[in-house]
Amino acid sequence: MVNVYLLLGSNLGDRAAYLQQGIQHIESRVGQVVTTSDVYRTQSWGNTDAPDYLNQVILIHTDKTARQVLNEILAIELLLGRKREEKWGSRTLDIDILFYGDQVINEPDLIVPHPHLHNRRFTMEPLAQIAPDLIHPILQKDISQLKNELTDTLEVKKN
Ligand code: PH2
Ligand code: MG
Ligand code: MG
Repeated sequence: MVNVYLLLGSNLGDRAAYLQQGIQHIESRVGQVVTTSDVYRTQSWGNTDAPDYLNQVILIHTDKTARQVLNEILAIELLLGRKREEKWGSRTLDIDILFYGDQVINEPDLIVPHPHLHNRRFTMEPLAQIAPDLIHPILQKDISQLKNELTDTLEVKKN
């Protein structure tokens, strides 16, 4: 079994319902959901005119490979009505792999740990809530230290 941290994000439609449905599908298709952070309301990063997101980080236990996890989460995004149009476009549900155990993976469509996670407050606040002592396998610092080093000033609040 591998510990996998996932980031869920929604900024379109009934955002809270998409997060909940996403978690249910993850539980049935990917692995046991062990821990969930609170839901955070976060200013949109990258496209600052877009509606606020709800973001949440979860820890799952899975026996699937990282590639299998990726395939399943992409299928769940589609099931919940995601359409991919522009980069950083609004979405019903986005699911990103933050960590897959302590593995480092560099493939064109699968980069783990997520390359931007330590720069984004919308990821680091919920992640630090459930995994403050987790060590980033490349940066070799724990999540609470990385959170303290953030320069991202976009607003992130518990919903
Ligand atoms: N995801 C993005 C781009 N911008 N902003 C927030 N607040 N939350 C996100 O999940 C998010 C974003 C690309 O996936
Ligand atoms: Mg994303
Ligand atoms: Mg994504």
